[in-house]
Amino acid sequence: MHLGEPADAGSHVVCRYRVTTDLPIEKAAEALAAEQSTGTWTGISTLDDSVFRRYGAKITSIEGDMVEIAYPEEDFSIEVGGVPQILSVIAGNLFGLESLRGVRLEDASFPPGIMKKYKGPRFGAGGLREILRRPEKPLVGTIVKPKIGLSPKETAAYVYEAGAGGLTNSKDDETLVDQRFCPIEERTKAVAESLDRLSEEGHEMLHAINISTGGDRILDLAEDAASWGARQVMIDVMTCGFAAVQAVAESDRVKVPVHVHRTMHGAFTKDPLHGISMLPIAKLVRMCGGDALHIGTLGAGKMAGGSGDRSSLGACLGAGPHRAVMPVASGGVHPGIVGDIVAESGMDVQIQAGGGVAGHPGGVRKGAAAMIQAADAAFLGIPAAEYARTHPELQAALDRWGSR
Ligand code: CAP
Ligand code: MG
Repeated sequence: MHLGEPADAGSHVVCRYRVTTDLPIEKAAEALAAEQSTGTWTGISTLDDSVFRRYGAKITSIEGDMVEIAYPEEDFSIEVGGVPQILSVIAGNLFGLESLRGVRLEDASFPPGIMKKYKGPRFGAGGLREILRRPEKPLVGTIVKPKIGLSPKETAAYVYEAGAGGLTNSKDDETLVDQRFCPIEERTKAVAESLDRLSEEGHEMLHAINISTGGDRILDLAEDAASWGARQVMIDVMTCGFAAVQAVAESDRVKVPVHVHRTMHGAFTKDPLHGISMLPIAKLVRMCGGDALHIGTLGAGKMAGGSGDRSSLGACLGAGPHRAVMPVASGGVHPGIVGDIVAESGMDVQIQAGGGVAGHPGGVRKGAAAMIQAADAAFLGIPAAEYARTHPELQAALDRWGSR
């Protein structure tokens, strides 16, 4: 059902909400549109028709439980404000409205006037491929495991072994920043030595140092990390905020790729009837300049996701004014499911395994080799079990974890 003028995508932010309510859906949609733009819970003397017509959010369609609302571009802050202000409009108070039993922001589209304020990724999927000199095959990475507890030297040794086994990427885990057992400066310097050694041996590899911290310190920390030798940094976007990603990605002081982790996203994305889906989160990360973003394992790994993973894959790689983001498939990955992931994602993906590398019976180097072999098999279109006949590291991984 169309209720108003169709949204003019050129001058509105258009959002789709899944609404669960005991009210007639039109009433619930009106409450939502009012709360997020010009309205409040009662008539007010300060709202005249001209203000309402110009700044009021419009309900443009209702299909079943899906409500589409168009917010005039003028509702959004011009210079300062950024994504925090956008989110307080399209994903703000509405989640607490008494009249809605549930509401989920499923999608958001931004007009050119807003898109052009964002620079997008400095490197993006293509830039990462260039740095790593890997033009076609999937990037293959690891998360240093255990998640916490290794010293800087042990972390660096893990990274070297992973690179020696052929991996293109590695990263800190999301809970590691600057604990006593692994101070960030020492870790970054030790890992840089491993990466330099690998470079000298002819292998390019990136390791993302987790710089997640408060907004007052993140730019300085990014700059420090780069001066200590970090070739890539990682930010936990849901805990640090989109603005933190943007600040680092757009900084002239730090010019290294930004790997974006999404820890805590499940609090927003997991409930199918309430919260925020990964699609708008992925779109905002791309606008803010994340070069790589976790999207889940497209139905194959340990974390729930499935169709949401596919829509964020599209948000990372689809057409747009900004460079493409490298989608990262992570969470319970092992060589036996690499083929399934690539079948869903295609070659433009970074496949990452923590336990699936460190848990290999032959150790990290062989675990890394098994992951690379699984990606090679997928690239060549050969089933992993067949490829494993001539690749013992892959065979050992399949013996341990199976394949599908
Ligand atoms: C993966 C991981 C990542 C998850 C997050 C973990 O380790 O390091 O944080 O991938 O999930 O701690 O689980 P494993 P998502 O490879 O050992 O599972 O990518 O869905 O945000
Ligand atoms: Mg992790």
